[in-house]
Amino acid sequence: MNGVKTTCPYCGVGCGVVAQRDDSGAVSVRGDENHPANVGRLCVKGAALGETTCHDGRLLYPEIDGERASWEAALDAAASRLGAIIDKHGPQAVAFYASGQLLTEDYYAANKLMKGFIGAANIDTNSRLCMSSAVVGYKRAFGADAVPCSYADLEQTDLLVFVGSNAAWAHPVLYQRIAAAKQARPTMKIVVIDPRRTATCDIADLHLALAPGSDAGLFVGLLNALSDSLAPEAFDGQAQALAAAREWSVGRVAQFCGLTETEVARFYDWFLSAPTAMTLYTMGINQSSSGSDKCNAIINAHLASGNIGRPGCGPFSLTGQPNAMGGREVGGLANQLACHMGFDPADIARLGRFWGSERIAQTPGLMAVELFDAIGRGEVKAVWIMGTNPAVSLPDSDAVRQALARCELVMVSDITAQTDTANFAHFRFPALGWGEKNGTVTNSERRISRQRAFLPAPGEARPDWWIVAQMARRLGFGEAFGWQHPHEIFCEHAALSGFENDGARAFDISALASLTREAYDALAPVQWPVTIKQPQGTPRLLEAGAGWRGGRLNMVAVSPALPQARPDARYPLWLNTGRIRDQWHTMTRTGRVARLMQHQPLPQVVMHPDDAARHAVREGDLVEVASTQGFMVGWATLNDAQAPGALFAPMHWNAQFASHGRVNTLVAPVCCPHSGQPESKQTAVRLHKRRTGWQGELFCRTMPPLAPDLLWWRRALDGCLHFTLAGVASPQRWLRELAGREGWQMQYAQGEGFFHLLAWRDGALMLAFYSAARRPAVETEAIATAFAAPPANAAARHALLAGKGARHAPAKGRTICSCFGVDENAIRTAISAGCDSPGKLGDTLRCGTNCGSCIPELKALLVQTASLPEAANQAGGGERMAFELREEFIARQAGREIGR
Ligand SMILES: Nc1nc2c(c(=O)[nH]1)N[C@H]1C(S)=C(S)[C@@H](COP(=O)(O)OP(=O)(O)OC[C@H]3O[C@@H](n4cnc5c(=O)[nH]c(N)nc54)[C@H](O)[C@@H]3O)O[C@H]1N2
Ligand SMILES: Nc1nc2c(c(=O)[nH]1)N[C@H]1C(S)=C(S)[C@@H](COP(=O)(O)OP(=O)(O)OC[C@H]3O[C@@H](n4cnc5c(=O)[nH]c(N)nc54)[C@H](O)[C@@H]3O)O[C@H]1N2
Ligand code: SF4
Ligand SMILES: [Mo]
Repeated sequence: MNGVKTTCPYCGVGCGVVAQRDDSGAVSVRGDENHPANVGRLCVKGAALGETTCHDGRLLYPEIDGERASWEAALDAAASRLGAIIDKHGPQAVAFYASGQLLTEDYYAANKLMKGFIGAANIDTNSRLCMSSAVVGYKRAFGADAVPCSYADLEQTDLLVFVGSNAAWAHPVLYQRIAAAKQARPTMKIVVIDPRRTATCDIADLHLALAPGSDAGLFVGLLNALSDSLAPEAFDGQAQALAAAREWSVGRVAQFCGLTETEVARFYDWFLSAPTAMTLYTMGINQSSSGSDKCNAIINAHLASGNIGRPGCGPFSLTGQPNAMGGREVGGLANQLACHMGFDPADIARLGRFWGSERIAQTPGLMAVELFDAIGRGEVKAVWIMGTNPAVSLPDSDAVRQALARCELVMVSDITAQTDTANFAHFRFPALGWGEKNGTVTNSERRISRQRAFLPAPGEARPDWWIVAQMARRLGFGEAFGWQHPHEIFCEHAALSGFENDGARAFDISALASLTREAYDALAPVQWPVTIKQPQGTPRLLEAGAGWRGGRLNMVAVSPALPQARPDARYPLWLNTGRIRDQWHTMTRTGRVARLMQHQPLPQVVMHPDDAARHAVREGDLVEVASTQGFMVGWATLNDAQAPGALFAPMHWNAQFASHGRVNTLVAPVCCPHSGQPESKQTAVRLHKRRTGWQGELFCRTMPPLAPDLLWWRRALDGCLHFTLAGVASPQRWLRELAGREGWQMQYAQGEGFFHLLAWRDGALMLAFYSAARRPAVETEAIATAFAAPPANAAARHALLAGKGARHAPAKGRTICSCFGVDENAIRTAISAGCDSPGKLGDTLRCGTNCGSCIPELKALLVQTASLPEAANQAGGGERMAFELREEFIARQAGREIGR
């Protein structure tokens, strides 16, 4: 097979990718048919990976205080400042903040340096915001952070429950796999538990739209319902867990969760009668002030029903990031040591023996939210941030920014030059990105896969592990960090996993400790443990019914708690935050790809139509959402999939992509006491419409200085920069001054409520601007094309001034299928012409035939379009007509050029 086999760097599904670079440097990717996680499939983010490998926006050289420096100079200066802080204030005064997007080898190196040699445990990771409740859940139940299931179980289960998971968008390939399994075996039942009706509900037999944060009530009630069939003392903690569950009747659960008794009873009946059941849970469970207890409430139900350690069974926490699991293996969390060791004296001594260090951290370090608090108070004086963007992703992110601004020494290893976090850095280290770096990642089902390099290192970027090792040498620990290749780090990590293990620690890949470099390069995906007894890996854990560190499996007594925030008269609504289909986190990669920006190009604030009416908000209005912490601005989207009283906003937008788009300015830093994971899903907020004088679209070659009172959103477009803008004061003066300063020729049209302007230099289009009272509809791609190929004649220039291409393309609607760029209007037209199923739409337009993530939306359009009267089927028709009238007016005005 041509191409290099590697692994997708986005979600925890961990799909195998075959990547290839042609002579022109263009990168193409396809799914690896031999990778067990995806057997050839990719979702739209994976399929667009080739478009993210260009060097635009990359951090290519080390920097000291924003100035380019050599590696020697940057590392010497950073190490000397870090060393001085350690000498003066002790190791507890410094910290690392790492990421589930590092490779295992990078992560291992960072953890070894901090916990093994600097001698404090202040290394935490963005997995604290993501998986830490799940880790606590597994450790309390099994004695180890061990995910018992495999993806193969998904095809064998009778009942599959998604809780707090929008897998259709967040784990798309896995979701497609489940959808295919259900189609092949329709008796398989699917339940979705989520306050919103998400795309994942498309394949659900039952959707429980429970009250925000009330899941523990549902699962404690389930344990109560299961208690009769349970043998006494089958598990440690059973009596206490059952006692805590005893009062949770179906009636009480229904009230607590805001569900009907029928709904609750149906779910319990299905769970009790299913021969096999799996529960897939993610952020709707973990990101909670009682997240660990919610995880144990789920696991308790699996223990009680025997749905564990058998094919088609198990409590399955899906990991978010490509290497969240790898981080858990190497000890990336501040409250664990490497290879599933803890802080008991025996583990500390064992690690000291293996690493040859007497400086092993003796006590757990600071967890993410505490860590940034300590930075804010000046107790932690130096932080090294690797592969994560905490100024965006941590709760109360304004306080995080203040802490970083005050911090004596901030070092950032990243692939991106401009991020909200990198803007606070004294030192920036350019890391290798996907396609360039080399190592391993572990997915949700414990499967270790290789990421392989197929691109040369850009600029002076270096692997993350190399940067850490160089720092370690300069701090005086060189001998322990003498690796020349990630293969050596992997083997050391594998050896440590088996060191004095004897089955006491679940994570054991000692059979891989002696891999040759060739064998490492050829390593096929394998599920841990990989031991002498199980050299081919281990698909399923807990088959013998015993756990680790003591052996018995545990139930944990759970008293259901609601979120810490409670809506009140001043902040009457819930705000729920999370992911959209085509963006990844803080958008550093996906936000640059035009194709991925089309599905939801602007941050939407989704609300039930009743809430919108109550707040006098219409579809497409600009709205401000505020909590006691801060505010954000987004675009109102009305949807009855949202429960009344609750808003949803995406987590992705940040200061590089919008003036006021950060949801985490609103989220309070309230955490689960066991896991330290923040409650990112429930905030009490208020909503109001944001009044603007105008809204507009700006197309330009370089980012112009924006007036400070403007609201702006950056969008990705091939051919030019694109911003959506909104403001109160007229934009005319600002734009005319800008063009005047640059010496551009201007051509403009204005009239009742609208203003359009084109700016030219020597016949080349420099800027195009269109504003109206509400966001004007313009032909984005035609305008972008004009930057490379200016309009040929006056008529085409006039059309451009009107926001159109020379030839009228049919009006484009919202992109639904990003894989093939199929928009809503084309789909509606095809439906009107007789396509009455996703399959027929796929045959006609190709939409939905690649990754399949848009199939739920295709189905929704089929239902909507079928129920609309004929005239209204022409989506966007009204808007288009209004514009035609305006265009006439423009034609008269156009051509009035004002001089330099
Ligand atoms: N497209 C895309 N995919 C991704 C990512 C991405 O950035 N973009 N990130 C990856 C990462 S790191 C992660 S962690 C995963 C996250 O994957 P998911 O957890 O599936 O994604 P989220 O959108 O954060 O939240 C999931 C759901 O939790 C629901 N929820 C909110 N509150 C509650 C509640 O009280 N109870 C219940 N039952 N549900 C609730 C939300 O409505 C939402 O639909 O996605 C991974 N995949
Ligand atoms: N309100 C709210 N907040 C949330 C969440 C939510 O649902 N709601 N979800 C939380 C969750 S689950 C997560 S996982 C976090 C994610 O939040 P973050 O980790 O902050 O988000 P990313 O954008 O993934 O940041 C990764 C950074 O690493 C850089 N990078 C990429 N590859 C490499 C590499 O190979 N090496 C190095 N050194 N850098 C690299 C990228 O350019 C980027 O700057 O957000 C959390 N925050
Ligand atoms: S589902 Fe998509 S984002 Fe996740 S690993 Fe597979 S291709 Fe990548
Ligand atoms: Mo995550």
